[in-house]
Amino acid sequence: MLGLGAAGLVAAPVLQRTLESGLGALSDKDPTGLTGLLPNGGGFRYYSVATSVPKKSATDYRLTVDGLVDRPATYTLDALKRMEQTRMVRDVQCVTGWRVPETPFEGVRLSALLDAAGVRPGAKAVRFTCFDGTYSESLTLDQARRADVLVALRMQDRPVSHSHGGPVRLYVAPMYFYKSAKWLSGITVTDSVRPGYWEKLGYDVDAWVGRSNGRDDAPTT
Ligand SMILES: Nc1nc2c(c(=O)[nH]1)N[C@H]1C(S)=C(S)[C@@H](COP(=O)(O)O)O[C@H]1N2
Ligand SMILES: [Mo]
Repeated sequence: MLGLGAAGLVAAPVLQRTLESGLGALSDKDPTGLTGLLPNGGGFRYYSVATSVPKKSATDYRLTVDGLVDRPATYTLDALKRMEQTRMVRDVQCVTGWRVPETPFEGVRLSALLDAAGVRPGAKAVRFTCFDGTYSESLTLDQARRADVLVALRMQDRPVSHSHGGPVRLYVAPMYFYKSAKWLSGITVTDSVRPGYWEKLGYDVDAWVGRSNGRDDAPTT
């Protein structure tokens, strides 16, 4: 108990410092989240802007699809597993510079979920919410319908772990990894793009790898 309490006290100032360091701060201090190298992470760093994230088991987990759609829906993990799965292997690129080569992601195309919901005329964007209670992301409807945007159930050929945003995270292959919202719980079709968590702090909403955020990384797709 004492140990956990002390860890909690340490976490808050770290988060604050990370946020204050902002866009300009570079080196190994990563402004886009609390970081630490994941054990067995294969080069991935752990990110969460929330100090703690509830765990969702295969049976607790739900994903809602709502907003400007004809058929709002709630999916269990099993229901997502029964849908057609797409596997892609691409590099992952974080806007702070680190890159992990050839990472497999597998899951349901976001476009399939949007088609199942029946997007209404006039819809322009998709907003994503997360069960960490804090993070959010968004895409234009055209971006969301790309074949390389997945609601991912697997990463590195295993179920998406809690640290990596499991049981279900978004995977936006052509964009910086902050678009790939972890702990995905909601998909809402809207009439305009609302900037997500990091975008309100200055990162680009259209986060194409190599063509945004003033960076020139090699594209990931
Ligand atoms: N819910 C949530 N999703 C998130 C983040 C976060 O803090 N919270 N960080 C983003 C950033 S900046 C990156 S680089 C990746 C990191 O994913 P990883 O922890 O699996 O390496 O998740 C993205 N998605
Ligand atoms: Mo990131």
